[in-house]
Amino acid sequence: MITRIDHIGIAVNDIDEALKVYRDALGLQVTHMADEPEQHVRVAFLPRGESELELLEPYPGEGPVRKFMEKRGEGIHHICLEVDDIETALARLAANGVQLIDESPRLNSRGQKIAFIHPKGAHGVLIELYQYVQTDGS
Ligand code: CMX
Repeated sequence: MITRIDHIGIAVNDIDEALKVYRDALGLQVTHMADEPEQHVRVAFLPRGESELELLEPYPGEGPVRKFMEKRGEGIHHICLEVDDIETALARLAANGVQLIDESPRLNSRGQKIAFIHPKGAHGVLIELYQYVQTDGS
């Protein structure tokens, strides 16, 4: 059901500052940066092997990452697991009594299916499920 760890999301105050560590000192490469206005974040992706690190810089004001950082500061924000069938994965989690944020998948800015498991349902870790969807040009 779970095919791989897709990415680990890391909340940072300033992506450009964080890149001095993750790109310049650790030697990871940035493949793309983007604004995700629906999530109120700017993101940078640094792949390695079959997984990526995702640096998340919150917009000023509202948003889940800003709220997280106000409580906890910088650090690991979520883990994203790729699944082959997200509806079945969500149904199985619900049947096992796991607290979900999304009972059905939503589409992210790249047209991919995602859904979040509540951290209270996963021992303090925010889990994002992701299913690859073929889109034009992908
Ligand atoms: N990891 C672990 N725990 C978290 C958390 C996180 N990322 N975010 C919140 N929590 C904890 C809080 O510390 C709090 O715990 P306590 O009750 O013990 O204090 C509890 O969850 C509730 O948090 P809250 O601050 O009251 O915030 P909300 O309930 O309003 O929202 C959440 C929390 C997880 C439901 C919300 O952030 C959400 O819907 N997240 C999913 C979307 C998201 O995070 N998007 C950003 C990622 C974007 C991307 O991948 O590009």
